[in-house]
Amino acid sequence: MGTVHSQHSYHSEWNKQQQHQSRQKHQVLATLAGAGAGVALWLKYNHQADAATQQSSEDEILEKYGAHRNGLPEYTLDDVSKHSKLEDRVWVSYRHGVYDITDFIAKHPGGEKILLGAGGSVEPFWSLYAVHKSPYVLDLFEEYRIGNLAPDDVGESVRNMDDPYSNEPRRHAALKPSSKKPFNAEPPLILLVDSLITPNELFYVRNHLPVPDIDASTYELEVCDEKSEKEKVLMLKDLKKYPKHTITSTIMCAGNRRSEMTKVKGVKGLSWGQAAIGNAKWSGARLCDVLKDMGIEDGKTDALHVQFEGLDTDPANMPYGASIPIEKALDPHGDVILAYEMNGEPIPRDHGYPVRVIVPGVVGARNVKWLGRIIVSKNESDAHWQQNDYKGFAPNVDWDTVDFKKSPAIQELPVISAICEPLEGESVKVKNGKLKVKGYAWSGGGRKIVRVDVSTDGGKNWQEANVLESDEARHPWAWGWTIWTAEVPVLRGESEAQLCVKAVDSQYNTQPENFENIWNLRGVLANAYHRVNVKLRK
Ligand SMILES: Nc1nc2c(c(=O)[nH]1)N[C@H]1C(S)=C(S)[C@@H](COP(=O)(O)O)O[C@H]1N2
Ligand SMILES: [Mo]
Repeated sequence: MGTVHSQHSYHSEWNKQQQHQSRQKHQVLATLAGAGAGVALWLKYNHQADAATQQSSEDEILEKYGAHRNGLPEYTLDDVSKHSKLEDRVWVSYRHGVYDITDFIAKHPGGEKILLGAGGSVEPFWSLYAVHKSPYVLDLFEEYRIGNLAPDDVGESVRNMDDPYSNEPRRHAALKPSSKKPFNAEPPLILLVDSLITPNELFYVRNHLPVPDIDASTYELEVCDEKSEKEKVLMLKDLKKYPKHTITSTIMCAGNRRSEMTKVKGVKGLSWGQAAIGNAKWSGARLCDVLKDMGIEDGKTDALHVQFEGLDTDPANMPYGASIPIEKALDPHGDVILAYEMNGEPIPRDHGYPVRVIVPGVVGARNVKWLGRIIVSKNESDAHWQQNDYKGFAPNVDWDTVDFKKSPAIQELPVISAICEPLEGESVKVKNGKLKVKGYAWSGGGRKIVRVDVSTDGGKNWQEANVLESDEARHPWAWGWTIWTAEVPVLRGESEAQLCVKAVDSQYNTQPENFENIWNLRGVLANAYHRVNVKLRK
């Protein structure tokens, strides 16, 4: 049944993720445990592993910690954010608690990962490293408690009336914005592939407009068929009456890796690194079920497109909009979902609360957030983002000669991959003549990653990645990404190496060698080999 997961497979996938995380014990220990205490913790954890990793008991455990404690000073999130460096002492928040973890970090080497959460909430880190969700770790953590978080700041936002961006959600400190208004940010690359499922708070954010503030209890979704003029209004509770489908789908911005393409020749657009991509479980009603109820089915309509409008609007009151071909929308295996949950929780505001359309295998721009209206039509959306943006062009086309009507809107994305560890310029240790390299690979259109090739000499010689990890979905419904790990040999005596990666999908498509030949003025579809230069240490 493609990727429409039953409860059963959902759990087996969750288990798989636990196994994945337990393979990371080294990293986890280095991240959160004090030197001496760490070993003891790890042993205890191993004994208790089964009990501590059950989902239900986990929630109970978490409820006990981070509660309000009488007699402690109160701090705001702004106070917490002033403590993000060792020299200022490092503070983090967890639920109602504020913690000074400076001494905790000082006690162990390799604490740099938790520093990425410094000045913000540690919650998403605990979903990355599920082992932290054990009473032993949390007891230890509670010892570093210094205060209570101001009640207004427990998951809340700051208001200022004049600014259209005054009611934005609070974002995690680890998301470093490339633009604040509208808010656009990606997580640090080294956290991206630590888990097959990207935690909600670390998922890249790409907003074109202010985030609308929608009351889910009065939320309405309009669905109309242009030809018959039939219209239907669905509230959230109506949407929830349809069978609930869960799929794992990667969403990627067309501009992911633009910062590499722009080095060949300047392009216009946000300078994304390699992390404008994330993988989540999305649950909701299937679009084809909702349309079927209105008599719109394969063979019963001559419409060609399904348009989506967001509830986010520009100063002229025009909403964000995009469209997809009707074939994708009506195909029960197309898995297009009117999603109200992201990784088992209500979709966070930045990602489309309360409802967003998930169009798996298709470029991020068509996965419209804060969905307000669906229009079944003979025409594509006439929104700017469908007509005059998110299109590819030949390398010779510049801003003087470009005709946006000439290229089709990007829908299914081509195969792409990136190296997330080690990072550019890093000095890495060579063990038995080998290096460990890790990253992601993904292809649009439900194509599965079947192989990942890694080179340590700039692409002269290649070796296959040893481990490919993905959910169980098969071609052509493999909407989720693949995390890969490779142990690759380096030449004896070399002091530096250029690593590169290319992935192969289930249609044997692979990536172009360089950016020169795929350069385009908007810097989209930047899927050339990812190259990372490193220094080698014995
Ligand atoms: N309503 C609305 N939907 C939107 C956007 C937007 O600005 N408004 N941005 C689009 C783009 S370009 C991308 S890449 C994805 C980003 O999704 P994310 O922020 O949940 O990662 O949302 C898409 N859907
Ligand atoms: Mo995007």
